[in-house]
Amino acid sequence: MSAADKVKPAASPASEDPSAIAGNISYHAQYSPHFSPLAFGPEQAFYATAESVRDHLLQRWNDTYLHFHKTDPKQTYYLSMEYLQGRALTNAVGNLAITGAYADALKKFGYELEAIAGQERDAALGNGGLGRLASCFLDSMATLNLPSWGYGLRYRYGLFKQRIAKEGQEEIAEDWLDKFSPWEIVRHDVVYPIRFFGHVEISPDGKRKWAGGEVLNALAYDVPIPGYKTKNAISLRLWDATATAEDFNLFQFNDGQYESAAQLHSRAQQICAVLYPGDATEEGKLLRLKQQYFLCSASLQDIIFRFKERKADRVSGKWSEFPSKVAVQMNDTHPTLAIPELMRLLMDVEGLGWDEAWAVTNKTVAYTNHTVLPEALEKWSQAVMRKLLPRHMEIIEEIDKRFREMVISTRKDMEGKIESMRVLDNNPEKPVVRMANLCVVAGHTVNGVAELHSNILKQELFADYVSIWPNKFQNKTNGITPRRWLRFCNPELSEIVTKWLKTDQWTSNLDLLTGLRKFADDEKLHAEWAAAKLASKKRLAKHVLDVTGVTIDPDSLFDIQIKRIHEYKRQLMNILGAVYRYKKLKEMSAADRQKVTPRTVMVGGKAFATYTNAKRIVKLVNDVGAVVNNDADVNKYLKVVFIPNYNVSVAEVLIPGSELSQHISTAGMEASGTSNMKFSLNGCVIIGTLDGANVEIREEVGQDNFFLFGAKADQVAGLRKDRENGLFKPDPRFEEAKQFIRSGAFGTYDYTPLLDSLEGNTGFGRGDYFLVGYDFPSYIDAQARVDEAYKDKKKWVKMSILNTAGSGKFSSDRTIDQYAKEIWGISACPVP
Ligand code: T68
Repeated sequence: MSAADKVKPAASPASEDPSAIAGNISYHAQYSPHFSPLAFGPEQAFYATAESVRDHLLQRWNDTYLHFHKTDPKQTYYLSMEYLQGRALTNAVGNLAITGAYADALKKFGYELEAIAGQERDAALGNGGLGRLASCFLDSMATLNLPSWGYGLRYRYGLFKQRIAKEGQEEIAEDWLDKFSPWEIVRHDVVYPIRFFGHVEISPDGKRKWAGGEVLNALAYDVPIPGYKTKNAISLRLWDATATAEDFNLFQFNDGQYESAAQLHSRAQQICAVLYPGDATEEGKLLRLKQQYFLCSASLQDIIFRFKERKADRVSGKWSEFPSKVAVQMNDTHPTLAIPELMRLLMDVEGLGWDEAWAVTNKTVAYTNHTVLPEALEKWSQAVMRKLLPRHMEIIEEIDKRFREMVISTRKDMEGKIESMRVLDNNPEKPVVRMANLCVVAGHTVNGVAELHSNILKQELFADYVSIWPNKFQNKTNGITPRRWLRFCNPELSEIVTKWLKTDQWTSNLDLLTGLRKFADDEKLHAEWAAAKLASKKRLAKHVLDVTGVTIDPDSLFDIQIKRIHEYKRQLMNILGAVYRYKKLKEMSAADRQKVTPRTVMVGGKAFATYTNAKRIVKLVNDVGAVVNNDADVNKYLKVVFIPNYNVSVAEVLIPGSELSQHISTAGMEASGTSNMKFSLNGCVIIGTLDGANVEIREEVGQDNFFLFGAKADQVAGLRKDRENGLFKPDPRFEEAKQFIRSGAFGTYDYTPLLDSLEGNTGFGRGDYFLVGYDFPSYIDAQARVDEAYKDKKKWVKMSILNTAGSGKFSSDRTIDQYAKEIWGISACPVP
């Protein structure tokens, strides 16, 4: 008999009574089994518990769908190639307010909820900030009862797992669907055909239609997204690609031609095989474009189906009503093909004329920009696009032509700008489609993700369009969900906040945190606050020991930088700072060392598999750690740890235990950043540049509670020029740190190319494009101010409290409320 058998099974889920829940968990263990019956270990317990929770979610999902169907409100569809959902169990029971009941139920089987929740694999269907933002947005849309959906792709393998070997980072496929995901529901009745390749046919009456090529199916999987303390649950609909039995060539198979017999099946598998395949090869690029089109076409067919489903008379027309029922938000340019696809469906399938289809499309779609880095602005080869999507290429050409004509006929003064503004870049060497330009020309609204970023968009990247459409451009400063990023990941601090504010309403009204300000000097609060931080630091230290074998001291200052590894994010400056600190410690007398603030520097993040310098940075952090941590003279005062495989659930352990976090990008390059908001919310002080949302965080928490350094965004271009003209004089401390690494102090690996990127414009030298050299001295000075501040415990705890108190603005509830009102025009539709 297994542990599950001790509890009488009960099929009915909709109860909040621990005994009934235990019965339901037992029921799932026995009657929706995925394992053989005798054992009921933690893993089996996780799946049975998740399925039991899913029963609650399904009920809500069905009620919500029906309610939206009946009331037929305007609805938002969020199109994103990425969602970084992380784990779902703790979040689901938390949002449904049944955490205690499930914890008690699991005790009946001898399990702790936290341990069972730890069994879950992260759903990592995204790369970084952009994907996590999409997931925070879904949580807020559900919580605010907004009629909305997320659409994405059901990648078989998510973002790779990172392993640190002798040579540095290794990538391993992340098998999040190993076994299965208990949260998804396959909808066998929601299937749409998706065509690739083929040609355009012209009928005698001149109508154009896409035909031929290969046709795959998109099959829907729904992941229910519960709102916090509401009956609403919305959907993250993920598309999988399939081929049919008809596509399987039995004749060939029987003839022994196994591969060609199942060719279409294998092509279908490739589409959703991995998140964003490396695009160094032509094949990789084509696959990425296929993925993008697959998402856009399936989602738009589904949106149109729903538009018709909700009122019979829409089947035959009423297309002008479409934008009053549908808002489509494109998360960056990755879903840009939604534009020509909507045009195609309206014209070729529904029979609208160009002008009518264009008006509908323009009023429906809006675009969020997440970067100004030129290399991240998508451009697709016209030849590839024409081959894969011949009809869409025609439509894009027509959009380009009409845009040019519009500018020429209405804005003579802009004629000289047309070439850079148009959708097509017809450079004969490499003709491309500029996706961002297409989004700006076709969408009704374009937004940036923090004030500074949105201003840069308006003043630089999209400045010419602003003079044509002054009202098209907006700012929507990013946000994070306070449920996952404080309430559930940091229960100790949450309880203190609730106790002092005398309410837990802050969980859905984060502005209430300002109420903590008046207690910022209260000694009792200080004691509780410090104790909660220490508990989180101990949990973090345990994680570090478990995954790296390095022991770190919870009494040292925990200094963390976790994010994708990129030169503009300047992890290299961080590690150069640590190297400089180490060298100074070595040179000090033992007596002087005792006056130093002990520090643990932690860096975590994944480097894109083909990004060589990013991988060198990962290796350098590990190499520095190996030397420093084993140096008995100084390792009481400094440790350097690389945290492997940074992901959402690792962040949930690291952020609560952090005291200082680094957001040190070259000013103007980080569009917003969102982990900066999570750290500050958890009472961590930021050291950072005036970049992205740092600017607004500093305004909110107060400049005394933020360690600022570095060049400002508007100085950067001038500083680069100076550097090119040989006017830059490096600080001796910068030279010393680099030289120390070059001397071989951290092993024999050749760091020359990495360090040379910080030098002049020869060889590997890239003239220090990211201005590490310019900012280094002010960075070191700011770090010295941190050391001093940390010695004054009272001062530090106060800074910590004021960071949490000033974080209210950064709730994704605020962000989504602004999108709903100022871009989408949708309102709440709560299930009664
Ligand atoms: C990030 N962008 C911004 N891009 O860098 C960050 N995936 O400043 C911002 O806070 C965040 O978006 C949310 O707005 C990304 O994360 C990607 O991950 C990306 C880029 C290209 C292709 C695929």
